[in-house]
Amino acid sequence: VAVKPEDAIDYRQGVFQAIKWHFGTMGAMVKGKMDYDADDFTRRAEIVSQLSHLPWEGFVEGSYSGDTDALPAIADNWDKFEGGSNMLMEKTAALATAAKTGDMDQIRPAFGEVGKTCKGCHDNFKD
Ligand code: ASC
Repeated sequence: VAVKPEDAIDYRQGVFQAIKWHFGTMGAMVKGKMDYDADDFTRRAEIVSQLSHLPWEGFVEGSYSGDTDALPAIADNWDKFEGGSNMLMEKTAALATAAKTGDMDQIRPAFGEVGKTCKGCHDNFKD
């Protein structure tokens, strides 16, 4: 592998933390715990959509042990994992599109689809 496994773990965890940061604030707006600000929501949705492309190259050989919650099942079921990664890219792009409408009736289900996609992979591939 071209990178050290521990660096790959740090890299992908950093990206996922940034995704969580923005997705969490968006969730607060969707759930009415924070005032909905359409421009800010859209900005965050676009950031998450772009970040969704980044973690995958951090899942390298040797990076499923040590300081990580990623399970070896990822390497053993790579096609399924890749399907989940593609799903996240698609659903976050759809959320960014929905965000631009400023219509919470479109945003709420698109937000829910992203959350389901996060959970789907975590259930299968995260300790
Ligand atoms: C979050 C977060 C996740 C997802 C998931 C949705 O805010 O950190 O991992 O949503 O819990 O089911």
